[in-house]
Amino acid sequence: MTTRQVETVWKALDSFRVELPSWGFANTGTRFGKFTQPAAATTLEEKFSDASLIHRLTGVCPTLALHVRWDFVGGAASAGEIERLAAKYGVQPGSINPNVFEEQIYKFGSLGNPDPATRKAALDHILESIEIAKRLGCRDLSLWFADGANYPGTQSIRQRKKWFEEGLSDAHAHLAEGQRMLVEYKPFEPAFYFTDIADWGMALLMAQKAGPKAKVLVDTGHHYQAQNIEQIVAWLLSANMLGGFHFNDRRYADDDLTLGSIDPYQVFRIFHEIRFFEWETGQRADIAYMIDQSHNLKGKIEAMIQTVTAALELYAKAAIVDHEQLSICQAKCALVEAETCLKDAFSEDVRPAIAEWAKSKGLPENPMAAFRSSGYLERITVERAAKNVASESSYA
Ligand code: RM4
Ligand code: MN
Ligand code: MN
Repeated sequence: MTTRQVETVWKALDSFRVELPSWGFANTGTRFGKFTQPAAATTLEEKFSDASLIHRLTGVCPTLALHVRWDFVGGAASAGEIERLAAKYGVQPGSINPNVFEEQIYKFGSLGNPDPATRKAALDHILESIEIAKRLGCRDLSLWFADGANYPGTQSIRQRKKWFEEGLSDAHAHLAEGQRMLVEYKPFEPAFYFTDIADWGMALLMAQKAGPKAKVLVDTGHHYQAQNIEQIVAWLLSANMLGGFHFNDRRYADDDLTLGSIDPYQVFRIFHEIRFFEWETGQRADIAYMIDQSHNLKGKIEAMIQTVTAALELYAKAAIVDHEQLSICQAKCALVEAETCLKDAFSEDVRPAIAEWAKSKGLPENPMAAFRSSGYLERITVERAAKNVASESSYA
């Protein structure tokens, strides 16, 4: 790598941050069962502790996304406890995720439910989540809905759309100055005929209708197989509607595998569109990078370190694309040269530059090796094993 490329990588990493999900540290399962890990986090404090370790190893994960139902056992009253943990572990609460999909009342949906009382219950929970976010000084409210239908003819698609528009507008009206509402889409699962917010176009329309503080959240696992995710990213960027990401990788559906494990070039292409946009406009895109994964077989902490490492590497590769050269090639329709320009950056081994950058920040050059020799896993395995045997039921 040239000195200039190394400098570019260092500069890019200095401002790169990725948020960890609290639920990624707890035992989670598949539709068919759950294999518990003795070292999985069983309490909110343990989730903070694990997140804090990852932040100390990588330097780029200062915030933890929280799921209201799983992490705020006392509702808004838990905010004080969160503040205490944030101060103790040096990790701040990040995006706040309401949960309107697990309780029995949500069998036929939340904001799209034909029953007005259920729609109200869902809205109340979202408003409570906004209050929590305000109290904790969290900027983003992350909204994902399991709503939809399993069989043709069983629900009015247009009516549900209207109910969603109403609910999201109501919620939007409660956001404080500077807060944002991120609308996530997903084409199927748990609903298998349609989901109410199935794709980026629907999320975009919903967000635009709700108001200026609403943006779209792209979960990399929430697309059909052949869909071009980086094109969606480029369109949302140009419309100033890209609010954030949920990073994960997949082979088939919403597999929630570690980032870049299946298709690192895909992640690189997404980062490239963002960096290219920033280069062209001279502005920094205001995007919340977040992880949303469910590690069933790999160790929770190791899987998270792998993902953060992959994000750093792929972001660094995207940063060294020669944008000037690329746009000259694009203008001339020099196809092979343009493609090579992209591939050259992707093929560069950025690991030594990242290791040097980490060293300069007083961080371990190899976070995985540092984790393995830290004794942390052995300690938490002893502390948590018995509690994990006892907690085999809930999702997180
Ligand atoms: C969904 C979606 C949401 C996440 C839940 C647990 O598939 O990705 O973001 O909160 O899973
Ligand atoms: Mn997600
Ligand atoms: Mn998902």
